[in-house]
Amino acid sequence: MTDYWNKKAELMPPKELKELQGRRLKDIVKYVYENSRFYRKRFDEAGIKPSDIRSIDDIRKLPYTEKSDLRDNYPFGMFSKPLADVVEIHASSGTTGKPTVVGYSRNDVSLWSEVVARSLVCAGVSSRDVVQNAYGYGLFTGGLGLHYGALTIGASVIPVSGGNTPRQLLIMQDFGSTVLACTPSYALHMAEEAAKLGYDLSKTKMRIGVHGAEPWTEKFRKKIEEAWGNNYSALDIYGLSEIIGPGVAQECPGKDGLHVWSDLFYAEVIDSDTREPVSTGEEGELVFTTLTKEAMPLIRYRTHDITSLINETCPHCGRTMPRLTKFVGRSDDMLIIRGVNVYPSQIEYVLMKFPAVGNNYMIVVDRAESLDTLGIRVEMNTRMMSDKMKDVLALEKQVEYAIKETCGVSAKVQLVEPGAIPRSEGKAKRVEDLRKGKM
Ligand code: DLL
Repeated sequence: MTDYWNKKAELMPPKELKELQGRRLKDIVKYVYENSRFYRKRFDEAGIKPSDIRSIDDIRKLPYTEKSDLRDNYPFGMFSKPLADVVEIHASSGTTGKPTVVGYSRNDVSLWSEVVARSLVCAGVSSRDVVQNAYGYGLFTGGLGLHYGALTIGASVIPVSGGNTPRQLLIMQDFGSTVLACTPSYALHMAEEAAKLGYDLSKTKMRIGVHGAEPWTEKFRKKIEEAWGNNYSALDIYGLSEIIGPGVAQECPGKDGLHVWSDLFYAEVIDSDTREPVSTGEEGELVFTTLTKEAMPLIRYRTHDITSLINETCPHCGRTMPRLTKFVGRSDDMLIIRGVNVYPSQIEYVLMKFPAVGNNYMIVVDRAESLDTLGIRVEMNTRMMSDKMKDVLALEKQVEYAIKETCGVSAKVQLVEPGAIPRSEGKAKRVEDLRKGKM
């Protein structure tokens, strides 16, 4: 039997939903015009007044918000509330050394709990479940987001956070976890380690996986489900810090698109080049408007995630809100390495801080034992070239440390001789992603 967390919202007739979205859009545009210096200026420049917005279709009149707007207004310039009313702050990767900062009011935290609660129930999770939350707790929104949702529905949440696989497996077995919340690649890694360590996964109680924070394919889903056995159902959860964190959209057991909670987050799909909306069903870049957020509402925020919209009632669960097809990638160069967002420009920013490091580098991303690996080959500066092995090794360690500090991921850095990295004739190719086909 299909269960709902908020039946009224999740089964709202499309006409009613559209009217609600229209009313909320009007309110949020007025709210940001009055409370956000950034949006007042942006709307004034575009010649938009809040009174121009009368229905949800008027959303097309509004300018887009870009990730660079968050960077330019670092750290709190995008907030529509004073810091005194902000109760929680998270951050994700920015394109340079500074992170992208997001803030939540108390009501925003309730909203976040509500959408993750909806997502978990949509995946088939109930108050009787034991949720092993292996998303990272901290500035990343995965850990706390899933935590709030699991608390809200009354499940028993184990805040184990990411990593330490032997401990994860022990807890899973001894605490009788029934739901695994983590990235899809970590879910597969855990199953593979379990086999090596002699766990019999068919004897565990694990039945649902709530996997997201990185793109994954149907083929990868099959691998996870086969590895976990036991009719384990691996379901996709989507979200991004700027909009709320995890819980923006969720698959139901029908596995046919992710339900967007669009009474709260209005989704559009646009052509990245022309910036015009594409027709329903066509692939393009996802854009979100938060309809009720307080501390950091965003208007037409460009996610750079590529997907398409399905605008029909779900034949499996009956939810009426639009669905998103499984994500196929991004329209920019952001990489997701072990669930952490990394921009090549961020890596370059770190490398260039070392005078002994030259200008030519190559980022190699691969997958070993179902986990992503990050390698960076970088040339030494001719002038500072050291032939002492000890110096080279020490510098490699320093760069690795700096990458970990700024980007949040471990990298294997290899310093090479000047000229060792092939030059390209046109646009420099700085990234080699060898994971394709392994995802
Ligand atoms: O990854 C929030 C999250 C946590 C989602 C846990 C799901 C589970 P950020 O760190 O801000 O937030 O990264 C957001 O990750 O724009 C996508 O590119 C990617 N992403 C997130 N979920 C999915 C997914 C969290 N299910 C960025 N499929 C987004 C594909 C995803 N990509």
